[in-house]
Amino acid sequence: MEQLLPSNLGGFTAYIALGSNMGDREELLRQAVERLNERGDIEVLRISSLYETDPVGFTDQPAFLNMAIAVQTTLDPIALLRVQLEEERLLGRVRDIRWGPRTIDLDLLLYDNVTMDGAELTLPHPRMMERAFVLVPLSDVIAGDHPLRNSVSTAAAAALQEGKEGIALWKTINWLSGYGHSGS
Ligand code: X6L
Ligand code: MG
Ligand code: MG
Repeated sequence: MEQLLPSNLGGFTAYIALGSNMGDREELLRQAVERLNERGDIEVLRISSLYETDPVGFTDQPAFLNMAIAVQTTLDPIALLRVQLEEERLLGRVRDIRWGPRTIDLDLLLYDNVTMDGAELTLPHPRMMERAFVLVPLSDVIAGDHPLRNSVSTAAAAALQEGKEGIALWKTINWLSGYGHSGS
């Protein structure tokens, strides 16, 4: 059996925001990241810290844990989105109340330099710059040379400094060591 080395995957860099506010939130997030990384067509490159965040949109629900990852993938954007939706389903997501509690939410934020506006997917994510619970973890993992790096980190710092966004560092994690990422 041949191990596909991370450096052999090729493909494109994408950024995914994750959230959970039902069940064992940290375990669900960890499982989602691990399951994506186990696929031959997705490699998790970087993992943000975990943040506990006050719910927005529909506020009468438990606090979220939010995070973000950078991945490298050979999937096209729609195929990656469909993988995310299937993983949400496999991890127990039931879509009932709009903006309501969920075991796991995987949102595709950015895919290489792609801009698109379709029925299934809009890139970049149309509301990412307004959501501190997306910007703060994304600023942990966005590439140093990404064209949006400065606007993301500036908006994230502003949101944290304002203090009224309800975002608290929960923990920093090192999930990649332990399931096969060589690290160097
Ligand atoms: C006015 C109207 C202001 C709607 C905000 C914001 C709606 C965000 C939905 C909004 C509005 C959303 C998470 C969450 C949701 C999450 C935290 C959504 C979809 N997801 N709150 N609320 N983290 N903290 O992942 O993002 S529902
Ligand atoms: Mg979401
Ligand atoms: Mg979603």
